[in-house]
Amino acid sequence: MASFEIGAYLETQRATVDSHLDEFLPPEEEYPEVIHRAMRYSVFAGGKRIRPILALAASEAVGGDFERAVRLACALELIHTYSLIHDDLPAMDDDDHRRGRLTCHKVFGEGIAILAGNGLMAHAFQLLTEIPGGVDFSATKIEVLNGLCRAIGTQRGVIAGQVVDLVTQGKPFSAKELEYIHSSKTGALIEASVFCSAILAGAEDGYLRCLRTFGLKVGLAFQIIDDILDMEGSREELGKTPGKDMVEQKATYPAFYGVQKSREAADSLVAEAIAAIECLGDKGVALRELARFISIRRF
Ligand code: GRG
Repeated sequence: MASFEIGAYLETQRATVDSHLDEFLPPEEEYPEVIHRAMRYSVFAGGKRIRPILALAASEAVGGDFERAVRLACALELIHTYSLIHDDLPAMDDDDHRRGRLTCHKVFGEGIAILAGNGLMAHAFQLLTEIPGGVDFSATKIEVLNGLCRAIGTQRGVIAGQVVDLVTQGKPFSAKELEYIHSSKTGALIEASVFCSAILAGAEDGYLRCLRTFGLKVGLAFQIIDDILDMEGSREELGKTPGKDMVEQKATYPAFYGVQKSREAADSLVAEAIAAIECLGDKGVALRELARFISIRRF
């Protein structure tokens, strides 16, 4: 089998995602200009594009259609960027920097930042409903929409995780709460990136199951590594202020288990994720390498 260069792969896929985001987002000149400027400011501030890249890799692994997959991929990035804008607001994490530049509310004010997040969410769902396909494809689209709504909602979705993250701040927390926060606020959207993409691609039940397990484990590992990087990374590497979790007494893996055990937990999850997609054989190469990248990443 030909060797797989994860660095080059990430670069190519990122460029593909970015050019489609540019195509799908309203132009800055469209009235009311300020909201479109704010939405584009945060989307094009940088970012690894890991969720859309996972979605594209999952689709390719099960023979999905690129034109459909790329719309889902971009919708995922818009929802993710929306969550970052709101997470950075004074009422939440109160951050001045994100993706190496000033946060949305620092540049545009809180009101526009809130609306920019809402606008990205609305645009993401608009994009999903416009995925090409005839009437016969509508049921599949509804299934994808349902998967995504569940992933960001209040029942083990992103909002649920963020709520528990917020209310546990500065208080003692249990291992169960910690796992709940991480697998919901971060894991759920990563799991949905893989799982919803496989649904959209029309993957068989067996593949859906193994890809869902893969997404779940990689999603949890991603947040554990995020916690470790918050302790060990620099502002240059991360593009945001490091060390805030400890100052704000957040429920994190290193705070509960220590760095060494947290790293071991992330490595085990990644190994389990890779084992879960054995069924894909050579077609799973990109997903396997993405999982490995997630555990060794420095940003
Ligand atoms: C319903 C989507 C939604 C949001 C409302 C504000 C909020 C509720 C949730 C915040 C969730 C959040 C910010 C979780 C942290 C996820 C995380 C690890 C972010 C960093 O992701 P990276 O490293 O960032 O992929 P880049 O910048 O590379 O995209």
